[in-house]
Amino acid sequence: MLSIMKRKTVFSFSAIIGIFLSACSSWQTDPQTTVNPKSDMAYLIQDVYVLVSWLALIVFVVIMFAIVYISWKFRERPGVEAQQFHGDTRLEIIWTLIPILIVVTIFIPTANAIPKMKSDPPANALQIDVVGKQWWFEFKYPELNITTANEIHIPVNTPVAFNLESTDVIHAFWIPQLGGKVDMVPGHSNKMWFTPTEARKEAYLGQCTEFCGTSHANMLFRVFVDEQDDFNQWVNDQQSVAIPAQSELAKQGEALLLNNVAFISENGSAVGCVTCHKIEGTTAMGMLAPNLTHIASRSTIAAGVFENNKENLIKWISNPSKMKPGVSERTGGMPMYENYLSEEQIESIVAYLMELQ
Ligand code: HEC
Ligand SMILES: [Cu+2]
Repeated sequence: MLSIMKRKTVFSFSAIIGIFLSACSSWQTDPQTTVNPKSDMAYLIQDVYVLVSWLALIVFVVIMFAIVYISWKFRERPGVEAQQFHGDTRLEIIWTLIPILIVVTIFIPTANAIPKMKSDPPANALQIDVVGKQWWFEFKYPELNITTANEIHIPVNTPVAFNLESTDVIHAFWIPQLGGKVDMVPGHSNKMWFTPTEARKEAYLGQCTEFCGTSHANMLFRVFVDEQDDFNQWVNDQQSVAIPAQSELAKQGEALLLNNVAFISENGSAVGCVTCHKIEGTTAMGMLAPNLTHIASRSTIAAGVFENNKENLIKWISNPSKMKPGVSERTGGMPMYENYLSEEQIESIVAYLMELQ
């Protein structure tokens, strides 16, 4: 009898451990992991999380063991009748006190973490203003005069303060290894700050975490934590205006892109790129869409969903909604230029975009 119970216990324990391990298996490599913090604030959250997890595990094991043990001990068997017990003041006091103790144990580090995360950022913090839009993120560095989209660079060991807003619906800002998640609410400005503790080549993945329409799941962003020197270099590059097109093909693309009247064909007419996009140093002054001044310096397009390469850029300009549902259908959304431009024309525009380092 006992050996069957032992075997069952061993089985259920290994099942629990198996589930636990498989949940952790990718924690070192998965850039969206929540259990491998890389900023001061993420460590604070991690401390509470680890404590709660251990307490939960202990409660689980104790309760499970008690259930099995009690049903076995008080089971009905020849000569013993199953009994119903009722009322035991001592027991009831104990199982009221233990949960209170657990809650207090969780409360202390939580009450320590929240005021720190809500505190004002240090005076030397790098300011970044973020606006959530369907379905991408606009990033502005007001002190550095940089505007970019979906990918940012920040220096390691320097506090970074985010100002979070939205111009359409509610989005949310979350970089699991660094900080968040904080809602981005139209007409309201939320704050968040943290100090990243580890520079690396691989990006820290961020994600919109408030359902915001058709392409909510395709609303990602990337945070690159750089050594100070690399960051300064990036700032320098981003502050420069766009270089004029170099290759013949790119020159054709540049002329086409900047000429707003060009987007008229026998199939009808569409607004040109310059209505929505800005390319610093050119006549493209649109404010509705990602700034393309240094589009070639970004590793991804379309809010972190696709690798930034020739093929994807051609596909994107031809029909953005095929890559990211809803983009062309929404009011003011990017048109499907396959309806207005020839393949050669689109290729020339892409050649120009790929020179915008
Ligand atoms: C009516 C506004 C509008 C017009 C016109 C427009 N776009 Fe866009 N474009 C957008 C929006 C909005 C996005 C962001 C979509 C998203 O990621 O959800 C975008 C994204 C892009 C991106 C990806 C940028 C990034 O960083 O992810 C590229 C490249 C781009 N557009 C190129 C062009 C080109 C080239 C033209 C002209 C042939 C053009 N766009 C015309 C609105 C427009
Ligand atoms: Cu969103």
